[in-house]
Amino acid sequence: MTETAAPSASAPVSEADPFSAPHLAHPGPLHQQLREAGPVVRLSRYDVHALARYREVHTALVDWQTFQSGAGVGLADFRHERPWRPPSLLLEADPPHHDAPRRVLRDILAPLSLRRLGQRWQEAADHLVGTVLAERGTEFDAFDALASAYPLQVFPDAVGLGPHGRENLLPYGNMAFNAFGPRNDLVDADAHRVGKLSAWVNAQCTREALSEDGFGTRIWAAADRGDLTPAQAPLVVRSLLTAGVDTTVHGLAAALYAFATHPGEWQRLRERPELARVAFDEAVRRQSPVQTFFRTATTDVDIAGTRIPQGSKILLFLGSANRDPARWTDPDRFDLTRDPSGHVGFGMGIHQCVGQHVARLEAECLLTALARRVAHLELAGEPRRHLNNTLRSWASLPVRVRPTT
Ligand code: OVM
Repeated sequence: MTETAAPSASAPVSEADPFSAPHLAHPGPLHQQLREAGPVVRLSRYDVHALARYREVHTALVDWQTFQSGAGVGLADFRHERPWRPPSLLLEADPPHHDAPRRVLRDILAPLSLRRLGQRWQEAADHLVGTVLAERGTEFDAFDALASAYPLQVFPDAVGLGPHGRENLLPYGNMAFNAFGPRNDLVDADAHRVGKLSAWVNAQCTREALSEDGFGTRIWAAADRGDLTPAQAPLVVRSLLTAGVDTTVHGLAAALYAFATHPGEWQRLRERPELARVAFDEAVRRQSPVQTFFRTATTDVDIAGTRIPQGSKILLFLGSANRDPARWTDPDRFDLTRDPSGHVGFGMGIHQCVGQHVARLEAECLLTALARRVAHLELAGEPRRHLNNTLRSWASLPVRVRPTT
């Protein structure tokens, strides 16, 4: 902002509710409308500003000083409303408080730290694919059988969770991601089990609940070294359990859906399995599992000529930015020859997904295992979405496969 800046124009207004069932089920048309309306749009329904173009979303994500996370990254403003659970020390925090937990988790989830998991995770993926083909034949629900089964097998083991209660992980994540939106029917539907699910998750975050060799125990070791306080450790474990399961499950489903509907790209992956990682990022760009997050303006700020007042919430449409034709050529195409880097599906800046290397490793193992065993993959029925205020998620993905001979 300079004194010579043009006087700020008022932003175009949209009365749309991005959290209504029709827009959640099919967000593309609203995204296009918002991108075309202008760089900043006011959503009258929630009295917030929204950014749906790549350039502005990116700018807000990297400017953590102006666009804070500490007031919550959902619609609820933690400065005035009591959060549904103690805030995340990573996601819902700003520097300097954010930095110690971030550094601890960054080191534990760094590519080098994950190398020892690679071989075990590949074997697990090969085994799962073999079992699915042997027991379910050539038609099955790829959402249940692969996209959710695989992460639910390898990730909780890597964290160090015990064997009981893992069926709570997806429902807890579903609840947490709904809580970033308005208090609508999706939130109300889970109200009866907030207490039970939270109690189970919180119980898994104690030192005693975690096996000796997992991510969880390494978080507690950081507390023993003094890199975290003992009070911080369980909340950092909670971040793994909140952000680490549903995101990956729906990201893998997005990748499988893309391949089932783009047979040429499946052939390309079969010929060059080293494309598995880029394919996963391309799927995350195109069907971003995390569709939206909010920020809060720490000061009056001008975005492309629109004045946004201090203290107001700003809705960032990550999924829309990832399909902005001003940034991406032929943005709706699933294309393994494109370079998807720079997508904001994992965010950008200091909060960028700390678990992204874990997600890519899971995707690489599962997609390469499948590419070795499956020559052709197609939809065997209408895929069904599950609606969530934040996650672009799935209920079912029926596929038909032709195994390799
Ligand atoms: C956390 C957290 C929760 C939800 C999402 C997320 C995508 C992080 O608890 O830290 O990032």
